Amino acid sequence: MDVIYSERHRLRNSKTELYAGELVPPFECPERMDYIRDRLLDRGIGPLREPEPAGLDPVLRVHDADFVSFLETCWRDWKAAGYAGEAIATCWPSRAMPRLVPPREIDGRIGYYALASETSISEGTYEAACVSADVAVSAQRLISGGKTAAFALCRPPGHHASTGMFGGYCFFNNAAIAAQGFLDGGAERVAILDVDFHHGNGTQEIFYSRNDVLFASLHGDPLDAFPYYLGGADETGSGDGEGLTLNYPLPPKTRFEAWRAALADALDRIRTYGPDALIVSLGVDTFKQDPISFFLLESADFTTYGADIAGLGLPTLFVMEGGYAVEEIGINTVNVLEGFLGA
Ligand code: OKP
Ligand code: ZN
Repeated sequence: MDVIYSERHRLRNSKTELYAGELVPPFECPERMDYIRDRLLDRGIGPLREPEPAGLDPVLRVHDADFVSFLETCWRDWKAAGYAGEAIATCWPSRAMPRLVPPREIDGRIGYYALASETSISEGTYEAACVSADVAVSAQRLISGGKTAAFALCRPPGHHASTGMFGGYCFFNNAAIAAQGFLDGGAERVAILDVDFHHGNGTQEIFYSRNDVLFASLHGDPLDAFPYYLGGADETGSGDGEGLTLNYPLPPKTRFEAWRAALADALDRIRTYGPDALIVSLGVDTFKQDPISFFLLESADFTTYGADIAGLGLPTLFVMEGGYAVEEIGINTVNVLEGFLGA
């Protein structure tokens, strides 16, 4: 299976995550990619190819122009304000002050565009986000050109990024950009299956009222887990998109058997939808040892569900999302791909 990967993900190198009231080294760290790349090489999955630069056009098919320019200038503006630390949002247009006007000043602007405060912006963040989108677009174009499967080894991840907001370690929604790329390349319908532990709130928002993309997500119940404010089973899409958003919120300590039953339901619904291509938002933070998640999947389960996904028989683009038990994310990610390939 072709893998698209760039070392330039290392440009995303922030030193701080606001976690449990402290600034800690980010869970979403560059070493994650080293474990995955090494495991791919060990298992002979490849070739690994560099992305082609695609420019901002594919990004702007999904994201608002003002949001993209905010990300481009954020770090410069933060430094110009004379701040010593990395750029972190501390205030928002909240329920009590819902004035939706982007302020002029950088603290106001970052809060306007942030959906959470754990994610710091620093030197190189924007550039890495652009490369990550390029990785997704290059992999999508391989499949649009006739390959049956590809792996976009994206970093930073994307599924929390909405049309106009970043957060949850995500800046550009790589899976959504790839889905739009399939449609622009002639596909009529695309399905996105999000198996990351966290709900893909950004992807859901982007396609919520559209009928050309089905979005299905298995995740920790948002009453118990980030992103908290989206991802309920009663969110089913609106307008033309009614019935095309499918959420499977699952409780703490969910084991593979229950998770797999939800997957089987999602796969049935995808089959009925009849998409031209499938995108898998592949997060492996469902693993039992993941430090920030609460499902109990074992490494062998990843192989099993990779094979389940292959049962759809669709051209399939895997897009990397989360997974933080760093020693094991290589094994678990590659297990999904090997299960899919029937290895
Ligand atoms: C990104 B991805 C809650 C901490 C939440 C943010 C998690 C972002 C996950 N106690 N931290 O979906 O893997
Ligand atoms: Zn996640």
